[in-house]
Amino acid sequence: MTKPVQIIGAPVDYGANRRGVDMGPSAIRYAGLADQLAAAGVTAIDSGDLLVPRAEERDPETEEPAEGKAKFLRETADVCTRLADGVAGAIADESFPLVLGGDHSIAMGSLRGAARNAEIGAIWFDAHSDFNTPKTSPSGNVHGMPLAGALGVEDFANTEWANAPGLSEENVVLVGLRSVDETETEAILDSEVTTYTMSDIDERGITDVVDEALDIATDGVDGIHVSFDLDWLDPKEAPGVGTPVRGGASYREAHSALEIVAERDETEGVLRSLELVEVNPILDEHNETAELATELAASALGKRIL
Ligand code: HAR
Ligand code: MN
Ligand code: MN
Ligand code: MN
Repeated sequence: MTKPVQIIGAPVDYGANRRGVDMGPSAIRYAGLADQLAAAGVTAIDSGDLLVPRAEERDPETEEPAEGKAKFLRETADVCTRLADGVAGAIADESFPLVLGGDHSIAMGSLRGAARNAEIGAIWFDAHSDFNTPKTSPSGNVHGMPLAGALGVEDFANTEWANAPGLSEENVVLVGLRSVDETETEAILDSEVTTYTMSDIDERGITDVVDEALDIATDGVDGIHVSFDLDWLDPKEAPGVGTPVRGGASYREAHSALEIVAERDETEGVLRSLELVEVNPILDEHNETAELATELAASALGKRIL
């Protein structure tokens, strides 16, 4: 990464099923993010955390949208609006935004910011498809909805703060799926997004899958956003997440995936923004998931062994 990296913390747990993911940005910094970024050879500026009122001070009920169920949607809208400004501002300053979550609901802010005055693609590394809407969600947890929100799927169609108008479905790729709700399946199949399940990775190998994902995400756009949910990894590697699912990516597969992203960025300058989400230090073992997040950030930004 040749641009200076601007770190933006989004200490949010409004969208999650388990408390504590709001401490993710602190845990990731404490685990040595600055050193890892230095090892990747990038200049980093830490712009601190967005101000996020504690969930206890808020009422989870919401009036918007009228139908369906989505906890803390107003609070999520407020944070995402400010995060979008932060991300768009960093890009306008010719910096590279590195967003630290927080639960995955913040991706609506990151994507909206990255898509300001630009056509973008996205690669979504996640066990889950995050394609629910307030109407379809079985849980009401907004971290199961951000991709649908950004793409304006169904009841998110006119939810301006959530939408990323410069992001087209044809340039969205989900990698490593293994937990898709019945309520999400139809919307995903009806959409133009591309999906690779863990079985695809088993069959074809991570290199082939990520190479193809990059071809699709970067086709005809100004750049891509990489949204990395730590629960993409197997829970043995990343225990500090709120919704672990067995059978995830291995330690090396995760690094390899992001090294391939970094290589493509070196040759084609495709990377526009990156976020690391769902690190929950309360559920973690000795901060190892946060540490993993710092290492993965370094791989994505060009750290090499030799
Ligand atoms: N699909 C489930 C729901 O909508 C679970 C969401 C999983 N949480 C995440 N997203 N970490 O990737 O409630
Ligand atoms: Mn997710
Ligand atoms: Mn997930
Ligand atoms: Mn397009």
